[in-house]
Amino acid sequence: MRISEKMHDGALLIVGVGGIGCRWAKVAHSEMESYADLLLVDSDSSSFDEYPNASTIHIGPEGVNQGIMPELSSSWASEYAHVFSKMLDRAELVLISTVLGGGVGGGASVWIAEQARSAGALVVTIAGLPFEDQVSRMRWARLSRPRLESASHATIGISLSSLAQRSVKRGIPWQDGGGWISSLVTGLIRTQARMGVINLDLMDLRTILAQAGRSTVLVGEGMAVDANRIFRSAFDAPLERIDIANAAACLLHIEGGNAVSLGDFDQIAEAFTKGLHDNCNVIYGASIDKEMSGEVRVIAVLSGL
Ligand SMILES: Nc1nc2c(ncn2[C@@H]2O[C@H](COP(=O)(O)OP(=O)(O)O)[C@@H](O)[C@H]2O)c(=O)[nH]1
Ligand SMILES: [Mg+2]
Repeated sequence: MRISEKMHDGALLIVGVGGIGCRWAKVAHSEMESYADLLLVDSDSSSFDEYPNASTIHIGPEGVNQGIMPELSSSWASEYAHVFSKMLDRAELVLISTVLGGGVGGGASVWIAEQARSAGALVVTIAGLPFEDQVSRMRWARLSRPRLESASHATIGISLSSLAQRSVKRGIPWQDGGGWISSLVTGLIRTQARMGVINLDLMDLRTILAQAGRSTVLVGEGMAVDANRIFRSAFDAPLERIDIANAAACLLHIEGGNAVSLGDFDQIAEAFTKGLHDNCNVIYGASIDKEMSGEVRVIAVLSGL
């Protein structure tokens, strides 16, 4: 167990890029306003509406929206480099949410990830991928994807088709993230927000993400008494197909209510440890959320895929 300092102001930053990316970021931030800062970036100023608690950077010509070369929207962002650097320079963890597909997000998100990383931040990007029947948008997305992956420490690919399907069941529109995006973002922020019983810190996250290969993040939920079910629910995510059975490293952040004991936390960590490869290095931390009782949420950062 580690005792660590509370993070300084501006250390945790959520960045929404493009129309849907901004919506996802606003919904996630609204659930934990006091823990992280929010930056919204788009060419469409309506993305900044109804959310006064955000910093905003309007890039490019108003309203130009489709079939934008990634290089172009990336250069739009770079024109505001001095404004971005004010926020990125003090950030330690930057979570970017965007949707790829020939819009503003596809290029600007890559530039922002590069800037944040070279300023020393740990960069995790949530990248929505176009609907399966959107052939030309998919082509744009395939162009941006590898650039985003090499600019970020971890990139979580979310299939819009599968997000939309699952969102219907949850009753939250996919445009608002269907509940998954905010769980991912708030889960990642909470790993760093020093609310822990057993703290994880940025060094742990860095250690996990320093593994070679791809990384992703899963969220599991359930009752503390049913550890195996929580483990299985983590795999029920709207991610693109990715084989996580051979992950080299896993960071778990387990959050439970007042009714969850230290023994329960151990059992849940154990369920993940057993379910993953024998050689997978599992690190875990835990915290109590007073709003919950016997329920548990788990965020799993997997790397070396
Ligand atoms: N079917 C459908 N797809 C959408 C809609 N809005 C956005 N998308 C998808 O999301 C991608 C990104 O949209 P958006 O975030 O508005 O792009 P940006 O603002 O230019 O970055 C598009 O390429 C589409 O694949 C919508 O209303 N309907
Ligand atoms: Mg747009």
